[in-house]
Amino acid sequence: MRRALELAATGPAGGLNPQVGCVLLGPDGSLLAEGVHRGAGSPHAEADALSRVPPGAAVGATAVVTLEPCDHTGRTGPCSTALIDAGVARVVFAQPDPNPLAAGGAARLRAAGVRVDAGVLADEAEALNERWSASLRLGRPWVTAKWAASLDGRIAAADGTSRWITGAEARADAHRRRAAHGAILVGTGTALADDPALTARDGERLLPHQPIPVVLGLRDLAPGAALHDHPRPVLRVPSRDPRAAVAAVADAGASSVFVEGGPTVVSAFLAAGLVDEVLVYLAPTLLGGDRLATGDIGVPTIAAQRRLALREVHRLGDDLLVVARPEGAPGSGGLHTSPDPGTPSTRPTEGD
Ligand code: AOF
Ligand code: ZN
Repeated sequence: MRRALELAATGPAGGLNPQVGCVLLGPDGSLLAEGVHRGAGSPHAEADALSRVPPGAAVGATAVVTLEPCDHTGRTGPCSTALIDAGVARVVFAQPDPNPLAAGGAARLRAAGVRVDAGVLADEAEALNERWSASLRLGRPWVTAKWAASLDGRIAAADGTSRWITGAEARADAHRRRAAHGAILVGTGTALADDPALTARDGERLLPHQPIPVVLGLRDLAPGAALHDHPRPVLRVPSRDPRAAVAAVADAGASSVFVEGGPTVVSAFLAAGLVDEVLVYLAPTLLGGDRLATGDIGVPTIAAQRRLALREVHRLGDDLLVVARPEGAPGSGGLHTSPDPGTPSTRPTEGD
């Protein structure tokens, strides 16, 4: 299952489908094949693994898969019957399928006489697909809002200059988290002022999966904008309404969106109650002035403050990363801190 989880993580995150991996073992425990789901419309992980063995070779095999095999015909056929037809004797899976349209594979496999073991490393599989599962529940893409600020909550100096407030480690962490989302969004103000590339990079190298770049707002992009060089076409949402942006992100096939600014756009998402997680990179510096991370988020008085529950605190070089979620949101409880606040965190900070 650990190997199946590794395989799952190589598939694209933030799409309409979850990340799923599958390992097919012979009756003697030998490795027959591995499979990965590479996004909506492509074969499911089980079908991918089965396609890599000759006919008849999976008779008596065990399929180890990170998600309950589906039992529906969606963009592809049901994995439950594909496994039964291939003669697989045993299926071990981690997470039950939270999609009611696709669930039921375990029952069908058992009814066909296949031994089924559920729940192996389920927490890890659920964590891998947490945003996808949440998007099913929410009926809209998961929204992460991110900003980098000084300790006094400013995102730029008085003249608007902002490069760089946080250090290289914090920026690298933000890039990895970008890549774990299906889309990345800025407003036209930020697109015009900062000319961002909105790619997910490791240094100069593009990470394997690039979120769809989305620009919300009514103004035109500059013809020479760096965004035009993004490996995926830019999705323009000619509106000021975050709900329109979320709907466009869903239509584009993403189940999560990383909102990077600027403060007007972030504030509009917060005011609309459309933020599921906040990532704040805090640098030990002071900027003063009026370039605040957020503007009006609909808090006229202290009784209306937007309390968040801390999820994680990481030290990244000289900076801090605070991950928080609206209080009462599923999974918002429980604070995980870096083991030693005096040293940079060595824990993986991606994905959670
Ligand atoms: C599996 N194995 O690798 C994946 C599953 O439209 P489809 O055919 O791609 O089906 C999408 C649904 O199937 C998705 O919402 C989820 O419930 C399940 N995904 N199931 O057995 C896989 N990716
Ligand atoms: Zn399937």
